[in-house]
Amino acid sequence: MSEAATLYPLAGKRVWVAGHGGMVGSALVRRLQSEGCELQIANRRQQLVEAWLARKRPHAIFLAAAKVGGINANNTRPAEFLYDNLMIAANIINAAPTFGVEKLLFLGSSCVYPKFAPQPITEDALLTGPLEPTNQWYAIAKIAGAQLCQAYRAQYGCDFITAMPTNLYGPGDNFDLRSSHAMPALIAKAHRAKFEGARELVVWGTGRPMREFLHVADVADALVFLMKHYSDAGLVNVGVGQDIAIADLARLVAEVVGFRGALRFDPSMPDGTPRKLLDVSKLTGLGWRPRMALRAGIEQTYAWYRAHLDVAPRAAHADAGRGRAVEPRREAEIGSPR
Ligand code: GFB
Repeated sequence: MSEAATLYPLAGKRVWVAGHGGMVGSALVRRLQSEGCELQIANRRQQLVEAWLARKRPHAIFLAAAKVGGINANNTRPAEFLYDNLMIAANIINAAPTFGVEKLLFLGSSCVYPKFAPQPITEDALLTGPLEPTNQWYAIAKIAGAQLCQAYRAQYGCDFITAMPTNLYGPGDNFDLRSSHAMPALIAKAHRAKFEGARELVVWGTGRPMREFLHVADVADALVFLMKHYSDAGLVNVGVGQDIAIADLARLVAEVVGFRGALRFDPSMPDGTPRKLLDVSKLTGLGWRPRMALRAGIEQTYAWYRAHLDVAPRAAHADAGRGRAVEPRREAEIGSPR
C-alpha cells in the first residue's frame, strides 16, 4: 500500500497541541516526540489565546481541546457541551490566521452524523438528517467547528482540516462513572465488581447498540498522518472500520479484567444512537491503518487504570450501578488481584 505524499512536514515546526492535558492531546504529545517539531503546550483561557498566539507563533495547531464525556454527561449538561465546545472551536479557529498559523487540524466526533445514517457512515452523510438527541449539543458544536474550518479555507485560503474520530479509549481516559464513556466505565465497574466479589455488573441500556472503538495511540498517529499528508476541505473519518455490540464489549472487558459474574442490563439508562460505524475508506486510501487490536487495547488500558488508581484525579470509582461516586482507592484497599 502506498502512502500519500507528505504535503506538510512537521520537522522544525512550532506545533501547538491545544488540549494537551486530555486523553487525545496527551497521546498527540507522545506521538509528536518523534517528528522533530517544537511542541507548544499550555492551558489557554479564552481571553488569553490571542496574546499567547502572538507570543508563541505556532506554525501548526492540533485542536484537540474539548469538553467531552459519555452519554450521561452529554445528556444532562447540554449548555456546557454546546457553549464550551463552540467557544473553544470559534476562538482558536478565528485567532489562528491572524497569527500566521500555516495549518490547523480540528478534531470532530462520529456523533456529528445523523442518528439513522446509512452504515458504514461516509463523510458525505453530514447534515443529511436529524441528530441523536443525547449528544446533539456536542454534535452541533463539532459541526460548527468543522464548518468554520471549511469557511476559513473558502474565504481566507486557510489550510484547516477536520478529522472525525470514532469512540476513543486508552490511557488517560476519564473513569468517573457519572461522566465517562462506555469503555472506561465498563473497565472501572468490572474491576470493582471483581474485587468486591459482586455477583453482577450493571450495563446501561439494552446492550444492543453497536460502537466502534479506536485506541488513543492510533488516533494520535492518524492525526499526525493527516496533518502531514492531507490538505482539503472534506472531512476525514478516523476509525477501525469494525464495531461491537455493547453487551459483547462488556463480556470482553469482564474477561480481560477477570470478573466472572453476570451482566445485568439497566434499560432505564439511554442506549443512544443504535449504530455509528464509520466508513474509513478515505483514510485507508491515503495509506493509514490502525495497529492496536481491541483486546490488546483493553488489556493495556486496564493495566494503565490499575497503575493510576491512586493518582489519576478523575479516575474515581462509583458503585457498580449509577450511584454515588467515591474517591479513587489503591488497589490494595479493595483486594489484591493475585
Ligand atoms: O460511550 P457512551 O457513553 O457514548 O455510551 P455514545 C455508549 C453506549 O454504551 C450506550 C452504553 O449505549 C450506553 O448506554 N453503556 C453501557 C454505557 N454501560 C455504560 C456505562 O456504564 N457508561 C456509559 N457511558 N455507557 C458519545 C457521545 O456517545 O460518543 C459523545 O455522548 C461522543 O458526544 C462519543 O460523541 C464519541 O457512544 O452513545
